[in-house]
Amino acid sequence: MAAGNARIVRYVVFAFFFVAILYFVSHSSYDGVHLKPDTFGVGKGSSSSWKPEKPASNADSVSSGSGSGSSSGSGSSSSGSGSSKGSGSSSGSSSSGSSEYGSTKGSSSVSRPTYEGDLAEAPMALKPSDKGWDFLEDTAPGPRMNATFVTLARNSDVWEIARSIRQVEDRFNRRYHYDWVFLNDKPFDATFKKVTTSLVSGNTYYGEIPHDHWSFPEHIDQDKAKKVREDMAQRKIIYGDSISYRHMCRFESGFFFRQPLMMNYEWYWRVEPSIELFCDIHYDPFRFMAENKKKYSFVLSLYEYVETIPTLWDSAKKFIKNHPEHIAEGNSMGFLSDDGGDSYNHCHFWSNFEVGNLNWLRSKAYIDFFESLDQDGGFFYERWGDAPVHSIAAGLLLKKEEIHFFNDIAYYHVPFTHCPTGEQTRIDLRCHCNPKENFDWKGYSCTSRYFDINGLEKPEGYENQQ
Ligand SMILES: Nc1nc2c(ncn2[C@@H]2O[C@H](COP(=O)(O)OP(=O)(O)OP(=O)(O)O)[C@@H](O)[C@H]2O)c(=O)[nH]1
Ligand SMILES: [Mg+2]
Repeated sequence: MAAGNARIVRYVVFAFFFVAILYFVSHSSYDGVHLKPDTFGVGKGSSSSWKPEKPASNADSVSSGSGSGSSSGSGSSSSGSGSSKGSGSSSGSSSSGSSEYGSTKGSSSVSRPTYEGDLAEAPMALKPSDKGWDFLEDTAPGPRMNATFVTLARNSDVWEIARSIRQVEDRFNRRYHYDWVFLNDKPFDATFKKVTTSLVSGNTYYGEIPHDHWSFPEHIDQDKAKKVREDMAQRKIIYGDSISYRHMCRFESGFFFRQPLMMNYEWYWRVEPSIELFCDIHYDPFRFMAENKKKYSFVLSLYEYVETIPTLWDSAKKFIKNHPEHIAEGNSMGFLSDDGGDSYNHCHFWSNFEVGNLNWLRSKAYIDFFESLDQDGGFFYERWGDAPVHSIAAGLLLKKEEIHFFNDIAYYHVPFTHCPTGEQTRIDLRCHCNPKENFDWKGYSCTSRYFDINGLEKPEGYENQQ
């Protein structure tokens, strides 16, 4: 009996040790992995818990913030001066020199934000709910501008804009987490908000456009406008019979930048559905604009379809005559006109891509310009596009140095491609565009003209793309 008890005790003790060993082994394999700092790329510029600050307050229509973490870190700088200088992040601007881009890779001259706490103690993220799960790549160091992406869209555009957002995030914003404002003439539905918020790494905001900004102004003669649409339909002018397209063009020309949600920002980057970005963006274009005193930018330029703007230049000339005080010295008239301003050559910057300064659009000069055009009625009596409107404004109201061409932002909006000129640039930026499709130096592009009036040297290899 005593021997039997002793055996039972031995079994119990053995089982206890076995369980204890099992417990020890299983816990040491989970917690006991000591993460070396270099696992996180220290010295290559990793950070984990760093996120830029959000703009102070947003209007009621704020939907939600997505992405990781709450705001902290650097303040939103509205001008990029002072504190934003000298952090050494890649400059890569309009030049296509290969060495310049080469230096952006793994640059270590940058003062990087660090993980809050000891990297060796950072838990390994094993499931989506674990901290750090979505820190797959570095959050870029440096200041943030007071900037947002902005998209005008319908609910039915959700999957097309989803594609655009994915590309913008993959190529740029996943490291910067800028906000995204969505605007619509109707309320956004739950699917649109859910899908877009899930894709944007910054905060997302959804605004409904007031009726006044998306309707016929009182002075428009409805019968006359209707006849124009019928006539354009017969002549098969693209969107010539569309009312909503006209509201869209007028809204983008005169109102998007003064929506309550946009009033929180100084800089915008316009994104349309179904665009593509073909190259990595190694630096912050908003910051580039601020530090280099740019106000407007483009990647593609071309000649406008004349039938849609027969009297636009007459209206522009009327504005020049009535408001000489708004016309900038050293402007880009040479981009717009071949005869010193007498006639318009129809060159314009393609406005479906724009990085620009909202305060400029909200300035008296620009508002006077828009209101003068709006009074003339061409948004409805013709079919003025926001691209020539923005372009003529930029060409007349800004100094020519204030307009920037982003050679390194590779872009597609049907049917045109901007693929950076210069093979090394494309390799360094990991571009996936076909250089043969680059529109810049083709006959129907106005980009050569921009280079000429600014006395800029065209990128190496441009001759082979004409
Ligand atoms: N909310 C809303 N957005 C619109 C409407 N029409 C166009 N948009 C948006 O306005 C922008 C420009 O419209 P697009 O249809 O792309 O015009 P486009 O670029 O000249 O022509 P596409 O070649 O069709 O792209 C896009 O972001 C559209 O999603 C509309 O009726 N309502
Ligand atoms: Mg479009």
